[in-house]
Amino acid sequence: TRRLTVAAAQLGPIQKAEGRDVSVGRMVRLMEAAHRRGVEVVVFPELALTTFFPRWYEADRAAADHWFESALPSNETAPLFEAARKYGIAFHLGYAERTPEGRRFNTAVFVHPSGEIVLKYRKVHLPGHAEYDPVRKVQHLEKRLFEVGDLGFPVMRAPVGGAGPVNLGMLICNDRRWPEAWRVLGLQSVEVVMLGYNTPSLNQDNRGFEAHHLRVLHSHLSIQAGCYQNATFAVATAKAGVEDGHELFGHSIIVNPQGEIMAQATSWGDELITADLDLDMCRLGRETIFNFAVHRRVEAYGRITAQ
Ligand code: CDT
Repeated sequence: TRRLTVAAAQLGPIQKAEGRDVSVGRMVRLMEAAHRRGVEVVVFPELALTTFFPRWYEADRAAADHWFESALPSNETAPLFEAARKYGIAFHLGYAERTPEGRRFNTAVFVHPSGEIVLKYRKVHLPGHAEYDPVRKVQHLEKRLFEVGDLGFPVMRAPVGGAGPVNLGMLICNDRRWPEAWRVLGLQSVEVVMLGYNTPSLNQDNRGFEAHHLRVLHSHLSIQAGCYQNATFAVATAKAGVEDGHELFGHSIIVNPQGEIMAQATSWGDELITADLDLDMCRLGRETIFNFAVHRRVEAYGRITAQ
C-alpha cells in the first residue's frame, strides 16, 4: 500500500500589526511538532503569512503591496524552507503573490523538502467585491486586490515522503464551494487536494438565510462532497479565531475519498491535526461509480462551460 502521513497546520489569528516574523515563527513551531509526529506533508492556510488583509480597504491599491511577497523564499520566509529541509517535510503555503510584472494573485505553492517549488496554483474563484461597499460592516476586497488565477487547476505527480509519486492538486478557500473546480482536479486523477482557507464566521450577505451555525456545515459539506465525488483525499486548513475583532471559524479537516472526516481541529489557535492516508483508497471510487471514462456524459454538460 501507498501510505502518506499528512497534517493540516491550522493557524490562530494573525493581527494586522503583527509581522511575518511572528507568523513564520509560529509556523516553524508547527513544523517541529509535525516532525515529532512523523508527518511528511504540512498544509498551511490561505494567505498564511499575514492577517486576512482583504478586509482592509485602501483607495490606492499600491498601499496594500506590503502584504504581498515578491520573492519566495525571502529573508522572512526562509525559516520555513530551512525547517522543511531539516525535517524532510514538504509543505503547502498560501500567500499573496506579486509578480515581477506587478501582477497580484492569491497563490499557493507546494514545496519539496529540498526547497524546490514543485507546484503553484493561483486562486480562480475570488469572492467579494472590487469597490468599497458602505453597506457591509466588513469589507471583502479580493476582487480589488487580486487577478483571477491564470494557471487553471493543475495536478502534479510528484514524489512525496515514502509514498512515491502522488497526484497533488490545490484549491484555495472559496474554490472549495465550486464542484467544477473539484471535477477538473478529479479528471486528472488527483489523490490529495491541499486547500487553505480564511472564512469569516458571519456571512455579510446572508439576508437572514445563512445562519451562523450553517457556516461550518457549508464548508465541510463542500469539501466532503468534493472528495467523495472525485475519489480524493483533502487536507483543508483554516486560519481561525479573532483577527482585529473579525472572527474566522477554523474547523480544519482532513477528509478521505469516502467523504469521511478523518481528523478535525477543535481549537481556534495554532493546531496540528494529522492523518495517515492509504492512497490506494482513491481507487475504489475512480474504478467504480466515478469511473469517468465509463460513466461521464459530457454531451449533456454543455451549459457548464457556456458563457
Ligand atoms: N477567503 C475566502 O475565499 N473566503 C470566502 C468567504 C466568502 S464571503 C465573501 C469563502 O468562501 O470562504
